[in-house]
Parts: sequence; structure tokens; C-alpha cells
Amino acid sequence: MAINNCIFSVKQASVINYEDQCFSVVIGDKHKTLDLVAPDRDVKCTWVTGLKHLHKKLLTADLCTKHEMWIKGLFKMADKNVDNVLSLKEIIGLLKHLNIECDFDTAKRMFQEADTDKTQKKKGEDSLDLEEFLRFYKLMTHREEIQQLFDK
Ligand SMILES: [Ca+2]
Repeated sequence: MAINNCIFSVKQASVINYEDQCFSVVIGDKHKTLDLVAPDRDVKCTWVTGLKHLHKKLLTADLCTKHEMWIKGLFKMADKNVDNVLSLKEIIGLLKHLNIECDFDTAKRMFQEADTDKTQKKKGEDSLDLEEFLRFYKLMTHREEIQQLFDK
């Protein structure tokens, strides 16, 4: 709605220099673009400066930060009903989506082990919040034999 208003006002005031107000955001590996028109040059500069800052931060983020962002992305992707917690069914769906072979009983056992706040149930169903999901992820990816090699 706001963007339509901006475009409308630009069309009405055709003497305004479009280049001072327009910018494009290039998104993802497929380089899709989102073309935007700011209401004025200052707003455009604020947006472009802010987006450049965020992009630079992402590029210079350390491996741990990028890994944490990736895991948070997985959490969001798996949260099909968008209630900010993951049910066992959503976890199983995520494991299948990631081609992680894990039998139901093992996944359920790790789910229950990660579910530290059992008093908070949504719709009577056990669920994992983001912090518990991180714990679940660590349980799923923990390899004792590799840990022993690092401990030597
Ligand atoms: Ca959910």
C-alpha cells in the first residue's frame, strides 16, 4: 500500500528526478530484484545505507554466527503453523526435508530430551521453542567418537 502511494506520487510529480528516489535490492542466488521508490532522496539514502550495513555485517559474520543464523532459519522453515514452537510432527518433517535418516523412536527420544520446559504445552502437545530446538540440534549432531578424538 505504501509503495503504491510512493509510485503514485512520483508519477504525479514527473519533474522529480527518479534516480534520487529509486533503488533495487538484489535477493538470493537467483539474483531476483525488488525495485523500490522512496518518497524522497533522504529516505532512499537511509534505506541504502542501512541495507549496505546489514549486508556487510552478514558478509563479515563469523562462522558461529552464520551457523546460528542457519539453524534459526531451519527453525522458521520447520514451524509450519507459525506458532514459534516445533511439534514432534514438525521436527519429523524437517528431518525428512533435510534427508536426515533418523527413526521415529530416536527422534522422539531426542525431542523429549530437548524439551526441557514440559510445562509449556500448546494445544496439549509437547513442543520445542528455539532454545530447546538448539538443544535438539546438538543432540542430533553429537558424535561421541569424534568428540573423543578432539578430547585427546
Ligand atoms: Ca509450530
